[in-house]
This record gives sequence, structure tokens and C-alpha cells, in this order.
Amino acid sequence: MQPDGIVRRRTNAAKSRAAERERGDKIRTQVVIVGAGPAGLLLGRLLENHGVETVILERRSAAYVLGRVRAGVLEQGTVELLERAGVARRLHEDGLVHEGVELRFDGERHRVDFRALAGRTVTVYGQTEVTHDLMDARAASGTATVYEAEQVSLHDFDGASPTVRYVKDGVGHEIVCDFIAGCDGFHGVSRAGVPAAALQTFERVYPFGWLGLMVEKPPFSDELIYANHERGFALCSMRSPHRSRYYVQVPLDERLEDWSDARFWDELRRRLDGETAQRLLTGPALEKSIAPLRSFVAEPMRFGRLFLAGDAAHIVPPTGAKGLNLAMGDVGLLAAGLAEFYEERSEAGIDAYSSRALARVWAAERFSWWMTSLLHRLPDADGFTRRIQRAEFDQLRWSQAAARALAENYTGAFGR
Ligand code: FAS
Ligand code: PHB
Repeated sequence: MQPDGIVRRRTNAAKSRAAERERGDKIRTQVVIVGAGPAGLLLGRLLENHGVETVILERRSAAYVLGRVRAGVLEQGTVELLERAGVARRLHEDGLVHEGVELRFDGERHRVDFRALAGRTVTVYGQTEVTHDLMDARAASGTATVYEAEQVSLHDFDGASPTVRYVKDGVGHEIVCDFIAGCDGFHGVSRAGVPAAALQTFERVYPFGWLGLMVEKPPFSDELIYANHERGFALCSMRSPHRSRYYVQVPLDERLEDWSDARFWDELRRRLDGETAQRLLTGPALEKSIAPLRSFVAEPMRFGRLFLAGDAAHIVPPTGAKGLNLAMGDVGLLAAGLAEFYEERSEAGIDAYSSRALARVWAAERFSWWMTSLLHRLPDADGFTRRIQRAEFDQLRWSQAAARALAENYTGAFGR
């Protein structure tokens, strides 16, 4: 019995397949997962809990994957999924439950009360920690993850017996499987391996990016602050009571080397009102990076025996804190469909996966686009656009319905 109480079965067939892998023979497994980010790792965990065997192929090292700083906010549905996966112990110990968020527009403030308006909360717990918890669980169960797998390529996924090839330490390998899950992010090989005629994509690239900085200093506010200021958007977030994360909107062509810590703190202070700026605790950056903003969706999310999940299928601007949560939602649907296939020999779940996932994806795309349009200084904006932004902000203050819609979308009430 494992620490989380889940009993896992290693059938004789699974043991012999593991031995084949050791010998470098043509390998057989049930599901090959490409990518060991949060989507791939959670899918592997959920399938393992149903006795479905997987192999995860990851291009980078585990240390590299853990070194990426990304999302910070988990919807209630994501927390529940991680609980079902048996990996939520640290999340409940260290995660910070938030019941609301503050919006600012040219210094005026408005708090959106998630609990009162939507009866839900969010949890602040870094994507890095989620990935760490999932990696630890997979390592503890001895399930195969091949890190630094090179030249991964997908074959015959339009038939009943797809194969995946890769090179590890100069040795070529081939895995025969039932299904492939493309969880390899926006720049992965899975979506790229689909014939262009079979795929429809939709995209918006925003004319600005987010310069993010992590600092080992306590946050000055108990909740997140999203600020629309004449100089540009700013976000005050956190990872723990001792570690804060901040973002400022920058032009697309901005260079990271032009942003000293001092310049970052000075710009952030300018986008917060005087009283807040004085409470801001600054220090040396633990991490600093610029991320572009894009809305992107690939349809459908299934091609025969290949399924796309997470950033491999869609991207949202981080303004609505949806990227990681969407990836987790995809995986919850895909894992349920695949488990149903193996346990009940029913294809209903996998047949419905793409349409059900896309309904949630487009709801999150709309909300993330709306939050981005509301809160950023749009470079080509005229006076009309700025006044519409102000009117949107004012409506949130006088209309419970408008504020409730934001609370429901931000906490992921849609489609759960
Ligand atoms: P990921 O990209 O996390 O993981 C894909 C994995 O596949 C990677 O480990 C990659 O190395 C691997 N891979 C790629 N190609 C491969 C190949 N050919 N073979 C094998 N493996 C391969 N979301 C938020 O909600 N809030 C945020 O603040 C936020 N900030 C972000 C900042 C940045 C810079 C980026 C890029 C994204 C951010 N996101 C944010 C979104 C992010 O959190 C994603 O939604 C989340 O990482 C999605 O997880 P995955 O789908 O697992 O994709
Ligand atoms: C973060 O803490 O990194 C974060 C929080 C909320 C967002 C985006 C990023 O909308």
C-alpha cells in the first residue's frame, strides 16, 4: 500500500515490458505521454491510479523542468483533481487559499469577493511545486519517465497501433502503444506531427509581454492585485508568506538585459498608488523573465489514437490565471476517457474528449482575452478604448452580475 493509500498493481505483463525497456528492445506499453510538464505528469499519475501503464518521454532534464517559473494560481477544480491523484499533501500544507482579488484602475480599487459571489476560492501554489509533487509521486511508484529523450517522433497514430521513436544516450528506441498523449507544450512535436489539413488553428498575438520577477520578500498584500495604470499593467502576486512574484507589462521588443532590479522596482512603484508603493518590500531578483502573450487554440484535440492536452493544444494570456488550470482540466477528461476504455472497453469518453475539452478551452480563452483587454494599456488604443476600459471597471463596481461573472470565471466555475 502506497503512502497515499492507493494500491498499485504491477502485472507480470508490466514487469516483462519493463524488462524489455531495460534491454532496449522494441518496447510495448499502453499509453505514451510526450512531455513531463504538469499535464503529462498528472495524466501519468491519474492513469497509473487506474492500473493503466504509461511511459513519459521528456526532452529536458528533471532539473530543467523544475527550474521553469510559471503559474501561481490553482482553481478549486484543479485542487480537487490533485487530491484525487493523491498528490495534494504539500498543497494543503503550503498552499494559500484566497477568497478574492483586488482590481485597480488608475489608483481606484475594487475587490472581487469570490466566496460571496461564486461560493468558490482559488489556491496560490506555484506550478513548480505542483510539478515537484507529481515528479516525486511518479518516482516513488517506479513508473517509467525517460528524461533527456531526444528526437521524439510519432508514427501511425491514425491506426490501431501507433509507435513513438526516440533517442536516449545515442541509442534509438521504439515504443508500440495503444494511445499517444501529446502533452509537450506549445513548441512540442505532437501538434507539429499532425497533417496541416487535419488541423484548424486560431490565434491572437498581443503587442506586449510580461516582465516577471520573483523575490524572497513577504507580499505587501494578502491577496493578488491586478492594476491597470496609464503606464501599463502590473500584477502583485506571491508564492508563500515569504516569497512574492510581480509582473509589469512591457513592449514586445523589450530586452531582459535592459531591466536591472532597481529599474523594475521603480517601474512597479509608479504603477501602484503612493501608499501601496511604500509598503512594497523589494530585494534581489531570484528569477526575472519576459513572457510573450498569446491566445491560441488548435482544433480538434484528437487525431485517431493521438490526443493533445494542455499547452500543446491551446495557449491563453496569463491575465486570467487559466493556462495551468486548463491543462489540468484537459488531463482530467482524457484520463477518465482512457480509463473507461481499458476498464469498460467503451470509447464514449475518448470520443467525447475533444468537444468537451474545447468547450472549457473557449470559455477560458474568452475570459483571458477579456481580462487582458480590460487591464492592459493597449499601444494603439485611442481615447474611446481607454474610456471603454474604465466603463468595464466601473460596471464591476456597480453590477453584482458583472462582478459575479468575473468571480465565476476566475475561480473556474465553468464546466466543472
Ligand atoms: P508545459 O509547456 O509546461 O510542458 C511541456 C513539456 O513538454 C515540457 O517539459 C517540455 O520540455 C516538453 N517537451 C517539449 N517538446 C518536447 C519533445 N519534442 N519531446 C519531449 N518533450 C518535449 N499559466 C498560468 O496559469 N499563470 C501564469 O502565470 C503562467 N505563466 C507562464 C509563463 C511562461 C513563460 C509560460 C511559457 C507559460 C505560463 N503559463 C502560465 C502557462 C503555463 O503554466 C502552462 O499553461 C503550463 O505549463 C501548461 O502545462 P503543459 O501543458 O504540461 O505544458
Ligand atoms: C503568478 O503568481 O505567477 C500569477 C498569478 C495570477 C496570474 C498570472 C500569474 O493571472
